[in-house]
Amino acid sequence: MNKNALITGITGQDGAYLAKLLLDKGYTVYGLMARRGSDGLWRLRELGVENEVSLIDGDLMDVTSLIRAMETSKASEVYNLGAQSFVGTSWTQPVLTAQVTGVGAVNVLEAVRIVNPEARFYQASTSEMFGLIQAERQDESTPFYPRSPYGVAKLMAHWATVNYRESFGLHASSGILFNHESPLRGPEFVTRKVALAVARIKLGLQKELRLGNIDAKRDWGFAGDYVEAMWAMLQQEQADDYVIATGVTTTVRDMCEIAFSHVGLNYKDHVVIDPEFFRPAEVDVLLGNPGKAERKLGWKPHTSLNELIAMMVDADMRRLGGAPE
Ligand code: NAP
Ligand code: F7E
Repeated sequence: MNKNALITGITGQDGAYLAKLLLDKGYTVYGLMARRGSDGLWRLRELGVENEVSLIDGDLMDVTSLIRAMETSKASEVYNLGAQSFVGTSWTQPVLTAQVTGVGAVNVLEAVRIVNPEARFYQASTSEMFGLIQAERQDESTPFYPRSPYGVAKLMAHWATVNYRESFGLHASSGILFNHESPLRGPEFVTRKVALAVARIKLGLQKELRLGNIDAKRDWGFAGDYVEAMWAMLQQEQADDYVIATGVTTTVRDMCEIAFSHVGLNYKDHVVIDPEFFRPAEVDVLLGNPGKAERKLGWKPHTSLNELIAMMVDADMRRLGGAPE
């Protein structure tokens, strides 16, 4: 097999895991990279694939760079993972979020349609589109009700994907992924913020951890498991939409308990509630039903929340020079 793939957002958490997965399957992997001056390659380096991928300069807001990336990569599979993906920032930068996360997806779809309409396309959709949930367990038929500018932008990208499939016959699939985490998660997201703080507190580098709404519930899985579902979607004869989740939901509070107790600490001694981290509108609870993915893709998550959090705390202990538990 000798296939070329193009990944937008290759420097992000999922981009790094997906690049590794595709390389292991024998793909030639190209990644769109918006050069920002800081060390954007640390995740690819941690997975040992920094020198195995070909990086192409480009930005989701510049459709000409995407057309060039399609021409250069000759990709037959395109994974649109690039986004302004932090929900909190979407209230302070709503226009940028709409442009990168919403219009950016349309730009990629246009580049695919213009350069190679036979290419298969994956859109990184999200459980944030369910927002104020309209069903206890959310699946592909649950109505959407986004609660943040990020959710609104992602909904545009999702419907654009469906529309390009129906209008132009593109093989365009949308993966509605629930929260997925890993040691490569950005430090602004709550699981990694907690894992890093637990490691620092254990090593005596920090005393308290300031959090917002710890009653929020999320369906958390491991990013390494979730990128397998992305690939599986593009191997199907028909493009379609799939919910990817674990089917288990946990409060931020209980996730803290798991993380602190992993190193023998009590979260109650360290967690401080800080209104700064509350959001203008909250998604109180998410719980996915991955039944369709299980039936049609043969996909299942393999990592429990306890294993995931332990992996993340241990990785941060190691990075800080301490021994993992
Ligand atoms: P992430 O770590 O935040 O990665 C986002 C990527 O997008 C980074 O590589 C970033 O590049 C790139 N990017 C940002 N602005 C760009 C622009 N203007 N042009 C080109 N690239 C740009 O996100 P992730 O957790 O890997 O998630 C991957 C995708 O899945 C995102 O679209 C996210 O919204 C979506 N999603 C994530 C989850 C989750 O729980 N992780 C769940 C559902 C959906 P820099 O590194 O240079 O900033
Ligand atoms: O927040 C609460 C916060 O920022 C989870 C993105 O990947 O998943 C992610 O979005 C929950 C929320 O993720 C803090 O209010 C409490 O209820 O880790 P998060 P998110 O907003 O769910 C979805 C599926 C995506 O698509 C997104 O791209 O935790 N929370 N205290 C906090 N959250 C943060 N970040 N920081 C706190 O101090």
